Amino acid sequence: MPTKKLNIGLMGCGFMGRTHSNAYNQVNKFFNLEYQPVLKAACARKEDEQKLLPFAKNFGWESTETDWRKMIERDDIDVIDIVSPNNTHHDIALAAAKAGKMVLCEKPLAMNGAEALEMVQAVEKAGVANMTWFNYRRVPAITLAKQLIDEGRLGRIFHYRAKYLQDWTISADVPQGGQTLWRLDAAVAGSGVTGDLLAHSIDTAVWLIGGIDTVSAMTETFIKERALQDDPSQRKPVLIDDACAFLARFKNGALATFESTRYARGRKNQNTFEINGEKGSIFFDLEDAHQLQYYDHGDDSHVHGWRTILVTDSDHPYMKQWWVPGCVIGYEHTFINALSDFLKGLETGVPVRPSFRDALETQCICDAVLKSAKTCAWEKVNL
Ligand code: SOE
Repeated sequence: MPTKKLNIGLMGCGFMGRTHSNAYNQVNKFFNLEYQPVLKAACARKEDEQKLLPFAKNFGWESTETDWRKMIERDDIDVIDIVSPNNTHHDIALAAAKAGKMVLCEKPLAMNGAEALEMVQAVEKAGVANMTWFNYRRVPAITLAKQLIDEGRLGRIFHYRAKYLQDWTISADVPQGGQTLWRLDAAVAGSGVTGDLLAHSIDTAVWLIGGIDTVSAMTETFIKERALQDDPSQRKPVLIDDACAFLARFKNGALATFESTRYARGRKNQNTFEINGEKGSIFFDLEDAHQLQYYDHGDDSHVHGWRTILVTDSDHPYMKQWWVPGCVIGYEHTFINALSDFLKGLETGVPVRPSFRDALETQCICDAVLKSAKTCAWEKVNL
């Protein structure tokens, strides 16, 4: 039974606000942890209050704020959780750390590496617990992939091949900016698919097989101008990358390709990777999230072949907390699993990963990718 209360202040009430609120409500119904999150306050801008109030009521937030600085000043908040657009992360995180709050932040951590570095310095100087919500690490099949690699089952790794494909911006009529389309506005998002989607792929890759040394990238913006969501009579140039592909050399010598786009007709949220090692290979596809494909060269040659592991057994990562074998879990559970790891970290004193420092590495790789797309040259990742 949880014995310690942890008061949460949520900054934002959009898509990620919903996933996190659900996680706070669910976590101790499935994970028996010492800390019980209390949904103390949810905050959004004054102009978004009409959205904030029903959101807060629906998820059970005890109170609301429309000034983020007031939220940080509140003595009854232990954790600031940032789910607002990317251009707000830095200032909120710095102020929260200075006030001695624990800080959780959605990905990407920041607009760029320089901002991310200041955020790392702020939480480390304040000595406060911190985590970046790269939720896909908590897909049980991906955590299992990490386990297989750490067990040495792939041996020396030669290749990493990642794709993250969506198709929701193909129409030229989709506007940019505003409450729901800020991901298309470079001033708010920082970048397009690189920070939004490839950041996920990079975080997973670095976690699974180690750091990236150099990259060579290309980007494209297919629709050059879009109307503004907040004022459809105005049109502005689109400054984000709609698609990005890059080659990478890992520090351990492995070679990689990464590709991401919002123009892959028919692909809604296809996040895949394949890893080829000396002794075996692994393939994962988020559209079949409960499965991991594994090829073991150590099998007897007459039964060589890819096997599909249904990752639902109680000895698979996280699955003991959920249903009986064969019953799958979904997208929302990745956030609950991540939160359980954060709370467990507080309990055990072993800080959770990915920390802000881990997310800084991803941010620096994204910076190198975007730089390379401009210079048309190989760029070194500057950490
Ligand atoms: C973009 O469409 C998006 O919502 C990302 O921002 C999320 O991080 C990703 O997991 C799903 O797609």
